[in-house]
Amino acid sequence: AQTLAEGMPFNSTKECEYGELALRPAEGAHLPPPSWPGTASTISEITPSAKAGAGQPLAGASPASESLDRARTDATGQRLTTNQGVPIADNQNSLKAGLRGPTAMEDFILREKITHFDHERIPERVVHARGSGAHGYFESLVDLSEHTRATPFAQPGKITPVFVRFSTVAGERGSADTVRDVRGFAVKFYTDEGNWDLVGNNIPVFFIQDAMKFPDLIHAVKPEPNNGIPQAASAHDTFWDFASLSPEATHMLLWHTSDRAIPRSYRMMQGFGVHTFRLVNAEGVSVFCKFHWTPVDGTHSLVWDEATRLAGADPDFHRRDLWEAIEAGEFPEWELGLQIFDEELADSFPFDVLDPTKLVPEELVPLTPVGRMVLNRNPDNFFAETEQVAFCTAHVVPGIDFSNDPLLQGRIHSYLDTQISRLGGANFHELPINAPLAPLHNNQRDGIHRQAIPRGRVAYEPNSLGGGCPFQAGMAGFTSFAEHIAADKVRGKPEKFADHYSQARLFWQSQTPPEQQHIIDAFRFELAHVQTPAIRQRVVSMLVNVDARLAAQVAVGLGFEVPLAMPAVGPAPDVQYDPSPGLSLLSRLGEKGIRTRKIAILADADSPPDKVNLMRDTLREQGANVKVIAARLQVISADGESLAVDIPLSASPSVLFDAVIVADGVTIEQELDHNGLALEFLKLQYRHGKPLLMTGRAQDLLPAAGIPAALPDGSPDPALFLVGGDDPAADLAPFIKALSGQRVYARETD
Ligand code: HDE
Repeated sequence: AQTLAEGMPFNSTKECEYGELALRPAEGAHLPPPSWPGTASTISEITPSAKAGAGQPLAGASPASESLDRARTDATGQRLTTNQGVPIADNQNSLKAGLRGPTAMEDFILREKITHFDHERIPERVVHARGSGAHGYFESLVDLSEHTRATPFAQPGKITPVFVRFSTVAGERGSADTVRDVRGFAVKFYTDEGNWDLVGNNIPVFFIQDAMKFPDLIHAVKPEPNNGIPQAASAHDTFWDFASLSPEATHMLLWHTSDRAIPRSYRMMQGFGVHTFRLVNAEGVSVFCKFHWTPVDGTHSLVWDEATRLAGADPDFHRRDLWEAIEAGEFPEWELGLQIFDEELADSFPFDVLDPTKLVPEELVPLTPVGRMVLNRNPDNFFAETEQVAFCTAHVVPGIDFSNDPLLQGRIHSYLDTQISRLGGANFHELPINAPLAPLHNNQRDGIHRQAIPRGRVAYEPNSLGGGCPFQAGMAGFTSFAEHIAADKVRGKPEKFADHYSQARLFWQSQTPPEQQHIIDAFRFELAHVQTPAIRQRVVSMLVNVDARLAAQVAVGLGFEVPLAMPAVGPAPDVQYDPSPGLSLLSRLGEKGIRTRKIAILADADSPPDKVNLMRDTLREQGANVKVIAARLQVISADGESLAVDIPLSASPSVLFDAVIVADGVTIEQELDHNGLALEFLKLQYRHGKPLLMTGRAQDLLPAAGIPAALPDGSPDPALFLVGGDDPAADLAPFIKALSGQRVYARETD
């Protein structure tokens, strides 16, 4: 029984940190209090930490994440140890020669802790550094054995576990989510016959046609090497310099400047395998195939002004959205559709299916739905799972094979190679998130951080000492499609690769007018950040080859005359496609209505708690994420009912919400209205095309916020609702309908 000396700082949970007490901590002083669930009250009751995760409920368990139980640890009720399992008595103080003396070199506990900390960062991915992952499963809807022996498609109802990582490309690990960029969409299927990684993007084409140019592309888009500016942005000279000297990028540049590059959510974007792949059946017969993921939530994007504000208001906007949706049981879901075509049909197309700057229009080859993917569990540990997951395009399984797309061919090398430096050696496949569920046996041995302990003296093949094991699987194993090739070894490209503009025009012509305007605005924004006039001119000269109005509009915005068209690199077919409506984002609304959509209810001390509660509850019942916002945190009470404010206005900017309701009682006289933020909130909701429901006296706020009652062309605004507020159910109906639809882009004016 020791007591604290007079005048010493006192902290009842850390009393051993100070003075004489530090020398001899009381027995059990660092154990959690006995009242904690599952906590042992004496040291003898404590057992070594169990490897299989105990205690944590499995939210939406999937077979793959269950297999990770072997690696999950849980410290609940456990004592603190070193990495060698030695119990640690005091985790607050280093070992010193006297209380005021130097630290002892022998303090192995301090040294182990600091050494581990010193090395706890690994290099970030050279591209796609920032991302978010989730576990889930793929369910086949069909028996696709006619075309492929890949086991995920073996029969309807077949479940294959997956881990998916979404990412931005250019930004560093800590950059913002909502920047203008392509999004990665990488899926690891843990199949019965090994791991298959479908490492795709949310845009179906790419900037370049040959892997040879990838390092140049990435060096151009990353921050400029002299000053490290800009972070996670393509709006700078080096990117557009490279792009304007690479006419093959034109098609992709139109996608990049479209709203595809600023998705509302990872859950609301499509995914594409981009390249043409091969499916191979059990007889060795092959067809070509393109992979498409289509979100059940529909395709929705931000608007640019919103995206830039969001980067400040919540840099984790997409990461948080994915995490929260899964935690709430609103599991994101995609349909997998395949475009399947044979070589003969491919030869008849006016473009080359090996060219990754081209897509196969759905009008030429429609999508065949083959399955669905559901993400139903968040990772337990961001580093162990999302950071250490290693996707490799080389990871294919029997039944899936490569085409000769020269971009894909280069990727087959790159991914395996990059993991070796990123994850510190050749054994990254043993990390739990990367390990296949299928059995793994071979004669590869040793290397840094080897986990497996292979038994026996045999590490070669053929062998007799090991009974010939592990033995070749023969035709049951992976067999590359036996493509006949008779050709000269050359550096070059097929002629059809030289058509750089026809599909760019197809994309442009398939966009709705507001989407086209966004592309024009994005080109103006990007090129306005380019300092070198010749680069701006060169980009517009590319656009002249796509569409005269597009080029003219961009040129006007930048203050110069439309330049001459960029000359063609050689003879190329100029193909006229019919517009393809599916290329417009607005064509896919989704089936989930207002589920997971974020709605703000602005309220004030005068707002009627009963009506606001009713509206909030109705919206929540339909799956919306509703927050009551007021000038400050408070409980608003009237007539025996009360309403708790969730978050103050200053901490919840408009861009975090998909729609706003302003409760009756928010009036000119009230606190909220005297707050410029409230008017700013409404203005931004309006400008960003979102539904506004103004109830009762709150309608008076509109003129103060400068919001017109009608659209610029005089027609009624389809998502601005002025209602009495006496009948919340009736008031909400049209608002809910508007929120289930697309934004009101007609409100956007200069
Ligand atoms: Fe990647 N890419 N890439 N890429 N890529 C990487 O691999 C590469 C390309 C894509 O969430 C790297 O593990 C080359 C197209 C995604 O972990 C690296 C070429 C598409 C991810 C690499 C391409 C992609 C990557 C960096 C041109 C869409 C993130 C870290 C020949 C089909 C996966 C890593 C994750 C990551 C190389 C082009 C998608 C360096 C050489 C086209 C989604 O290996």
